[in-house]
Amino acid sequence: MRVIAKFVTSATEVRQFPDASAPEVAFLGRSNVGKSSLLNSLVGEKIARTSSTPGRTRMINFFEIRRPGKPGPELLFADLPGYGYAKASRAEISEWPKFIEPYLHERAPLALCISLIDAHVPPQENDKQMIEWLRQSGRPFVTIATKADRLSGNELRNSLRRLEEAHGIEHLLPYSARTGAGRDDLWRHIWEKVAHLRP
Ligand SMILES: Nc1nc2c(ncn2[C@@H]2O[C@H](COP(=O)(O)OP(=O)(O)O)[C@@H](O)[C@H]2O)c(=O)[nH]1
Ligand SMILES: [Mg+2]
Repeated sequence: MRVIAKFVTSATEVRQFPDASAPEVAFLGRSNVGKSSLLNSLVGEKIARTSSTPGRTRMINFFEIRRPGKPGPELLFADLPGYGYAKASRAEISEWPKFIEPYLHERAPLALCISLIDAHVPPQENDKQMIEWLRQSGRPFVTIATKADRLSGNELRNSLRRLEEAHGIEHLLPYSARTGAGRDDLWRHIWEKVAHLRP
């Protein structure tokens, strides 16, 4: 599916969040898990900055998504700062910039959280906390295993099973920003979740 993405704004505090013009999809995960790469792969364009140095994104970047021929944006994407980068490892999620929690709690147009975990990294405590938090928040969310191309078929299956068990999730969708594997499935999921909300 072809979409047109446009950068809207960066926010470092709540009052800078853009107006709610369309249902919003937020990308969450540890620093370096591949959030920006996945976002770029979904829109087929290098719109979000990626980096091999973790901890670079310190603000929320918002993008409008529209399909050719449609009169206006149908979605907003929010690329959130990663967690788990700060050296002090206790309660890492609470070290998230202070606006992330308000964002997740209060952001009215937020329709779907896309929670990313790395397919080739063993289960992490901060990912577990994130998923638990999402579960308790009642926000709709889907969990993605990124960098699937780094594992062979068998390794990937084993890793998915281990992560699903550790985090108590039923279905982890494998994704590779490098090959595009999982892209169509994720787009289908996104449109299904926001279909009833679109302007
Ligand atoms: N092999 C592989 N590498 C990836 C993939 N997605 C991201 N990366 C790499 O992982 C690093 C972090 O990616 P980035 O998207 O900036 O992560 P973010 O910090 O979560 O936004 C970069 O070096 C990317 O090239 C993927 O699907 N496959
Ligand atoms: Mg990023």
